[in-house]
Amino acid sequence: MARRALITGITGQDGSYLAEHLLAQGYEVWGLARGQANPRVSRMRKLLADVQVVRGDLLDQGSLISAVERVQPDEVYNLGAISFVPMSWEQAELTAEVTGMGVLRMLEAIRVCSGVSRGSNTRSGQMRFYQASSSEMFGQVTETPQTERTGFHPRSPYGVAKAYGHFLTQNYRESYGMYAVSGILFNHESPRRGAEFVTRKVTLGVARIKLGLASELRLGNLEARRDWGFAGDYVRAMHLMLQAAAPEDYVIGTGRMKSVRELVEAAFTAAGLDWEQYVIRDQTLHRPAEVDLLCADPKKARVQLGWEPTVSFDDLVAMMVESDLRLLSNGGDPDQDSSWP
Ligand code: NAP
Ligand code: G4F
Repeated sequence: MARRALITGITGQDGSYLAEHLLAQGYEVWGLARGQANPRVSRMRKLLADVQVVRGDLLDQGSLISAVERVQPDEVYNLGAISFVPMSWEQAELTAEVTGMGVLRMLEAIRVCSGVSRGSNTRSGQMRFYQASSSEMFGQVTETPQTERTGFHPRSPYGVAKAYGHFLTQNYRESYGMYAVSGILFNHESPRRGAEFVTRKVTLGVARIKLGLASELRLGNLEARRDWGFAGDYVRAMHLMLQAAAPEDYVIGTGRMKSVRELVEAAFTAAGLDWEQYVIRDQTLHRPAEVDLLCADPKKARVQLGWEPTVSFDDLVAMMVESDLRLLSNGGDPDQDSSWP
């Protein structure tokens, strides 16, 4: 029988790539989708016709129990979150509820539906759980590169909520013997990345300028450094983590850092443009507290899971610029979420 996966966050960037990957591996894939007329569900369905949808919301414990009862998954991937860091200052409580407490509700749904209780210490036949932890938990880093043992100093309500979900996942593993793991993923991008994140904002900005649809691009802190990889590579790591004999947490990244300035240079150069003529520094886009740098040490994932990233920074940027040029040239509207490559 085909293995069955339940993915929360199915309408997001990672949900789409993970669903594609699991379908290609022969899985029956279910996606948890919220809202009564969520336009992102139809966008997802256009791309992923074979994904089955179950309704539910990370804010609603009963809906998660019903979803798990109905799907009876072998593997649960909890990707649903308020994931845009600046929004977490504007709606800190909602972020705590969805990104933090949502993890508790999902773990409880699995625990209740699989009849796990204190003292039942067997992992056989259990649903396996993946939590989408984040390098934002490292925040003001205490060492570079960051490993599975590096301490956390989150710098945003989002990072704090992710740290709660991370420790809770570890705690359910230790308290109930559940097969529950966290992937501490560094920034990963793609042509399906939300337009609010800096990579996509830049590649869309470049495409608009190149096509004469805009004359400038306003950005915040150009000095921040990130470890950027390709989302398609990172979902493979999620799946590999749940296939390991023992449940453990892993850092996933490329091990290479670039600044936002280098990202901007690469994207404008890919379109044959000089960035300094178009980019405007906008203080209002700076954050109340910044994460200055993030850089992964993915050695554990390489050695234990055999995981390696396959797309370089330059190829990723070029892929995104080309995709956005194609999208806008064909009259596509990224703000309407109309099309996904
Ligand atoms: P994304 O594109 O922003 O997708 C977020 C998903 O969460 C969407 O499908 C959204 O559904 C769903 N969601 C929001 N509120 C929900 C709720 N109340 N109940 C159920 N679902 C809800 O994020 P992503 O880039 O794919 O990232 C996936 C996960 O990895 C997130 O947890 C993110 O925090 C984490 N992460 C991402 C990165 C990265 O660089 N991409 C790095 C580390 C960790 P709607 O369409 O209904 O809004
Ligand atoms: O693209 P960003 O918004 O991503 P950020 O904050 O690093 O968070 C992403 O990665 C995390 C993993 O580390 C995920 F957990 C999280 O869900 C999300 O996917 O910003 C990257 C950097 C920041 O330093 C920001 O200050 O770019 C800088 N930046 C400069 N100008 C900007 C802008 N970011 C955005 N979004 N927009 C700007 O105009």
